[in-house]
Amino acid sequence: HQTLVRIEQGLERGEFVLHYQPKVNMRSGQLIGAEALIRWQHPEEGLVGPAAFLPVIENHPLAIRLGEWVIGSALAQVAAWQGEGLRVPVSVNIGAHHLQVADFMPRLCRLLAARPEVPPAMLELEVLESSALESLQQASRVIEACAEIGVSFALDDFGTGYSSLAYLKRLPAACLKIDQMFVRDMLHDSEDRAILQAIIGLASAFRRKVIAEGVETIEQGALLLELGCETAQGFYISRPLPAADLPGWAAGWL
Ligand code: G
Ligand code: G
Ligand code: MN
Ligand code: NA
Repeated sequence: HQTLVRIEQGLERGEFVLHYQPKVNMRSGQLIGAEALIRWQHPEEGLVGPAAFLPVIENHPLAIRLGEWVIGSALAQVAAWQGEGLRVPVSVNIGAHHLQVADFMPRLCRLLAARPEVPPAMLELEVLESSALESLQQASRVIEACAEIGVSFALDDFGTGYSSLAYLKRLPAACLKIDQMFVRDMLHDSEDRAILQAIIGLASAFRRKVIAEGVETIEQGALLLELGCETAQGFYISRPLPAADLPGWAAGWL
């Protein structure tokens, strides 16, 4: 595990990078977005995944600084791709602590204003269903305020939190992101299939979009389509890629 001081130093030295995992519509094949996933290009240890450093800074102000770096970098990347003629909305994971910062909205607006060429609708924020529920009122206010400026929300790892339907009703997130746990064994486990069907039905009833993550095989993708979930993310489509590889991947995918 890394130390807080070393992580802060890494941020100042520009050692963090974002990889991007494509999200596609499985019916049309269209690239509909990319999830930004942070990695640390550590000078001694190589590419370090988020599990080694995000838990260290959880509930520390550094988590918010890093979170804002991620949003700013993702917006810069959208601008760069736009310059290459590729239009890709990005999704950024937001920690529970970050979402609860009192001046979250003005700070987000400042990051967006720094990239006037990127419409706010090109940004989606993914928040863990469970963390959004920790401060329901605050989260729903932020989600609403974001919707007003065009920034949308997805409830990440959906189905693994508390999933109270009353809570879902009060959290106006535009998208439910089905946790990969239900996708993994969906071909063999009828209970997982039932859960998938229930979430897809719930999304439809609540007029939310739905995306499945962790799609690793064509059979899983085909069955998800049959169940009514058209959009997906997962190793079958693509692993998370360095930003520079996304345009080439997009050109070869269809
Ligand atoms: O590919 P992967 O190992 O990156 O992601 C592991 C976990 O780390 C996932 O649950 C993902 O949501 C989380 N994660 C990845 N990037 C970020 C980030 O920029 N911010 C936050 N808060 N979580 C992230
Ligand atoms: O933010 P979230 O918790 O959704 O993070 C996505 C995590 O899932 C990342 O660690 C990413 O690398 C990983 N991931 C993405 N696609 C797949 C997949 O098809 N299979 C598995 N096992 N993991 C995946
Ligand atoms: Mn996510
Ligand atoms: Na997830």
